[in-house]
Amino acid sequence: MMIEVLTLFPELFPGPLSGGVTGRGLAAGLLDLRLHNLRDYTHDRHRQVDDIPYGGGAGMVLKPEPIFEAVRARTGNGPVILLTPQGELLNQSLVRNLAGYDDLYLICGRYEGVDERVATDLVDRQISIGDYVLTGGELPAMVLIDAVSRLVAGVLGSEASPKDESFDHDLLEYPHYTRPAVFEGHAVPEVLLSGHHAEIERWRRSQAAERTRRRRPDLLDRLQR
Ligand code: 4FV
Repeated sequence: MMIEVLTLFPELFPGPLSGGVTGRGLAAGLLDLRLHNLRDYTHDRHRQVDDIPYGGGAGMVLKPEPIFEAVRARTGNGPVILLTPQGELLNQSLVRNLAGYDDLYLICGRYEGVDERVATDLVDRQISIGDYVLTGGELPAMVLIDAVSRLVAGVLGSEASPKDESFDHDLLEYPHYTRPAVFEGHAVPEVLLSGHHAEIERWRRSQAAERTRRRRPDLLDRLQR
């Protein structure tokens, strides 16, 4: 998968993505991360990318021209995505959808945000990673890249499969245990030591459902819809 990122801080990338599974994916070329510096799409002496907000108010807004020019010069033809708190909330089913494309183009905002015409006239999707305000869209872009990368063929390698995991059926994941069988007096549930795979499967499903009911009943509502 090729992922193009438009940002004022290309030096922040690959950052945390350089480690572990995503790091191996990048090194193996399974993930092709292409960084574009927004300032490279300005033509004035001050390389201006932001300006004061019409209607007044604090802070600055990213200008539309450099962003439109950058996206129009892009390599790929997959969805153009603006990371913004005004977007649809990123969840595993949206991650699965995005992992189906050969390439993605991610726009990282800064300051108060980007000119609204980017959202209305340029991008295919607006995505939020959560209902809180960050200083920039770079961390949300890395979160999206990390989540999507796990579903790119070959990235997870043999040690893990993206099948049967959290949110796979919009349920929280069942509890995981490993050796020792007893730690500080806390024993691993007997069923997991039984070798009875059908039993274990039943226990895991019931744990996932119970845990979801207690911690995230909203996920169950979504299932009913
Ligand atoms: C954000 C989020 C986010 C808003 C203003 C960057 C900041 C600043 N992006 N999910 N939550 N963006 O807080 O995606 O420009």
